[in-house]
Amino acid sequence: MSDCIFCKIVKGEIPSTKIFENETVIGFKDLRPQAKIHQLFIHKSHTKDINDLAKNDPKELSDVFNAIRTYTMNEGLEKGGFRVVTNLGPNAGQTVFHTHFHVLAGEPLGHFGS
Ligand code: DGP
Repeated sequence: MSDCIFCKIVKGEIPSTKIFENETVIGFKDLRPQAKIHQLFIHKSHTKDINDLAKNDPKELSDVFNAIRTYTMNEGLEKGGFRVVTNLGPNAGQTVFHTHFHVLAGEPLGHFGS
């Protein structure tokens, strides 16, 4: 999509600090980090959120999660642990409408859930 900021990152039209790339997925540093390590993982194909992605082609989900697995294993993040988050819509605070997964790590993140 021509006006999508993450599509522009995929095409190299705006700068990013890439920490992972393969044929289908890129990972890059979040501009406004919420943890010591805060990366974003996206499929290179544009979808607007996880439901759109799952409807479009569920394989994209495994592409992204395999990328996250490779990255976190290569960086040794499994030992300390990490969190994966995706936001959909206003209640979750989604601000960029290209499906993305936040990977947070590098420090205690506080317990999430009951
Ligand atoms: P969300 O709230 O889940 O839609 O998260 C969007 C994230 O994207 C937010 O943490 C900030 C980040 N972000 C927004 N614009 C840019 C950008 O141009 N470059 C990078 N690296 N991150 C961005």
